[in-house]
Amino acid sequence: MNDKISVIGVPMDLGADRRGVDMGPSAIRYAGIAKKLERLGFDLKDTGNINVPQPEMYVEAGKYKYLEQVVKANEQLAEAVSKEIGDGRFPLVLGGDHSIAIGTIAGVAKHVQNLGVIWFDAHGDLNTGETSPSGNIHGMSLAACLGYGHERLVSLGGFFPKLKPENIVIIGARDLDPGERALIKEIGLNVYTMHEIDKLGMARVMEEAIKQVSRETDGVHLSLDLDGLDPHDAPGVGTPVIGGISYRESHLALEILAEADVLVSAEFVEVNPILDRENATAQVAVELIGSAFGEKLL
Ligand code: NNH
Ligand code: MN
Ligand code: MN
Ligand code: MN
Repeated sequence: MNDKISVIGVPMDLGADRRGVDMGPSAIRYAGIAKKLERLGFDLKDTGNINVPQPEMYVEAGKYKYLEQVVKANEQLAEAVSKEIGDGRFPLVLGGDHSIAIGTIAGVAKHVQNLGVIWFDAHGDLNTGETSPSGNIHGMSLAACLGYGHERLVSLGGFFPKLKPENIVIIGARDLDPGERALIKEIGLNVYTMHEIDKLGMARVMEEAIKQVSRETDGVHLSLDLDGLDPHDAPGVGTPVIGGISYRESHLALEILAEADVLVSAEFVEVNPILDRENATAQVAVELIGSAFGEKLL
């Protein structure tokens, strides 16, 4: 594992059309991410935040809300991520809503030919403007990386598609829209829903998932939406869905991932301090970051 980490904050809430998630990077910093990673021995650099405009500056509606602004911020993010990788550092991106995965993955995929992705989420984020129930781009980011959706999102960073379906797994899904289910079947995406997690256990799910995403790839990106966890353990998210991954299962998942030593980049998204209970969700994020970077109990 790269021992140099660069934190990049993205105070983005335009993709969720909901205030609060823009404060996620601050909350995760406040919860002690720097101390956690420095204790683990990493050379840590905080690059600050990407500039994201305020939603109150615009009147918005339609199939791709705040498209222009989401694209611009993601282009900056892609450049920041690419720069850190170019400098030999591991980009650790803090959201912000999940629309930022488009920029993160654009920046990483510029350097990593075949990128594997573990998408930890209650949702699929596989909508397009045509299938989205909300028009919120955070529900479209994985689709965009696969080449589906608005051209501006799909071709962000100047190339597409960024990902191949066979190099992706979704873990924790339990709220998929009809259009997302159809796309999953059409392209044969491997989704470990809560059903498979309950049936097989998280250890087996992670072993299979890691095998798949690292088989024919040159590195793996972790895109972790905190709403993948059960709202009991991570209440500070905009779209909580009951019946999720527990605190313990999520730790186990990331510990197994750390042991596999396949990550080249990671992002932790959708922490919403306004909806949180005493910063509990940001604290969970920091704990999970610890596990993903090799923290052990003994
Ligand atoms: N599927 C819904 C939509 O597209 C909700 C997406 N919300 C998320 N995704 N938090 O992770 O609007
Ligand atoms: Mn998501
Ligand atoms: Mn989600
Ligand atoms: Mn821990």
